[in-house]
Amino acid sequence: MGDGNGPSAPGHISRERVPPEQRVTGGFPVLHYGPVLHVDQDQWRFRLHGLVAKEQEITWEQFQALPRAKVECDIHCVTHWSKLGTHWEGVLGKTVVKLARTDAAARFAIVQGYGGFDTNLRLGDLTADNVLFADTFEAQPLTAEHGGPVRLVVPHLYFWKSAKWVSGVEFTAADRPGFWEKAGYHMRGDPWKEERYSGGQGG
Ligand SMILES: Nc1nc2c(c(=O)[nH]1)N[C@H]1C(S)=C(S)[C@@H](COP(=O)(O)O)O[C@H]1N2
Ligand SMILES: [Mo]
Repeated sequence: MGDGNGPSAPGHISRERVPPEQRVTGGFPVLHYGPVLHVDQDQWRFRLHGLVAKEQEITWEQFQALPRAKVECDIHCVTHWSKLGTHWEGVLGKTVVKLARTDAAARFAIVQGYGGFDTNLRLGDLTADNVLFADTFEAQPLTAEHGGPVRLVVPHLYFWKSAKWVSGVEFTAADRPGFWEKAGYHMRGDPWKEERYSGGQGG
């Protein structure tokens, strides 16, 4: 990824770094359907279910004991804002999938959030590098506005895939549209291919 270390002047934003029809913002918009949810760390549960060896419900304490990772990435919202150079900490998607002990038949992950939100990912998109279940943003505990205690961050897909207030993952054999996908957004959502909407439905 271009990171400003090339020949261009510091502060210059390389076009190669910003997907088509996106504009860079210095702020951090708060965007989601419905109210901000306030989930206590003590109440928080992370349920791994569906095509897994054994269903699990992970507590905050257990989540904190998992191997941790730091990710620096750019994020791209389908409403045309991009934010560059964000820093997150948490547990990688691949660590969670390993912990879940998914069946060979599992091909998709439906990531679920408190309040009934969900979004679908290919298993390979959840286990890609830099995908993490984040509890920390810019070295601070993730705020409720941005999806704390834990949200998903999938830098290589439009940001609606990055579920806030995560409550679980269901592993499935077949793909199934989630909240925004049912409203007409794309099943995969690659910003470099401008996969904004699924064919015909608009949104
Ligand atoms: N639970 C939940 N997560 C969600 C959404 C939502 O409506 N509900 N919206 C998505 C969309 S469209 C975006 S752009 C990002 C915004 O995250 P932010 O508020 O931290 O910028 O959250 C995503 N995660
Ligand atoms: Mo979005």
